Amino acid sequence: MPGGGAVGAAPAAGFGEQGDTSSMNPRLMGVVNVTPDSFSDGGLFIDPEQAIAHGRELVEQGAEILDVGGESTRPGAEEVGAEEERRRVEPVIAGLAGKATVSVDTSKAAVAEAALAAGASIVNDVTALRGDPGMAALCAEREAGLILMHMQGDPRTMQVEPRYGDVVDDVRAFLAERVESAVAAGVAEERIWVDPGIGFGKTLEHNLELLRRLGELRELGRPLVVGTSRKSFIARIDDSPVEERLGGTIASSILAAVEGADVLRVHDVAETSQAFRVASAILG
Ligand code: HH2
Repeated sequence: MPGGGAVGAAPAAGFGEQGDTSSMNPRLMGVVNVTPDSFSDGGLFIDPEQAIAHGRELVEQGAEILDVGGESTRPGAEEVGAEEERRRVEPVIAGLAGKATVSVDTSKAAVAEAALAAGASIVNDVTALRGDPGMAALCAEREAGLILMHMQGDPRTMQVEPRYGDVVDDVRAFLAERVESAVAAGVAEERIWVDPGIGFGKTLEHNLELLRRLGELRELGRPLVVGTSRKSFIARIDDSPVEERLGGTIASSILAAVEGADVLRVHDVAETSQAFRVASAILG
């Protein structure tokens, strides 16, 4: 692990500047949910000042990227209108821009446009450009970074009997097609990162198989983002309530990084950062 591999030690960097992707040296993306109903922290940071303070704390703890979201994507979540979503994220992004690289977790072009104007530089689209026909052109024109995530179905229905042939092959083919489509729409390939979408239309076995064989997604040639933080697949293993899934989050994050994840999207930045520093020191 080069340079000791301390998460958060490198200066914040934007897309297209991804460093060594051949060893365990992931960046931490801290989650800032400005929502009343997110599955693990809904309602905690709905006030912009609280959300900004939380984001700053995550940066101090080692987050290089802050992912600001104004709509929950948990299974069964209600959709939020673009105006309300924009109202939630815009002041928070403005308050955090300059402190870290900021991504906006949205699938709506109008929200992404306001977020980019407020200082975000990355669009994290869990629909991988399938949610809004204006999103690809916006990302291309604004030269934004773009995270394309795999999801089967949509948040309202995705956990109803998800099915795959081979889950890793299917997710890889989906992401390859989505990267191609984004590039065809004018998004520079070096600005695109991909994400298997842990928990999005997947059973426990699907999630475990994806994490076990994450390395196969490296064939896509794009940096890999992985988010296991506090997700319910952990509870399917040990029946833990959402506030007691830190151990599972850290174990899965470290193993994902060993398999080649470049960015880990987590809520608990301090604890994950410490775990990576220790793992890094041991691996040498
Ligand atoms: N997971 C969540 C939301 N956005 N984006 C990417 N790229 N990858 C993920 O795994 C991912 C994501 C769900 O987590 P959270 O934001 O905490 O919950 P909610 O959607 O309920 O706000």
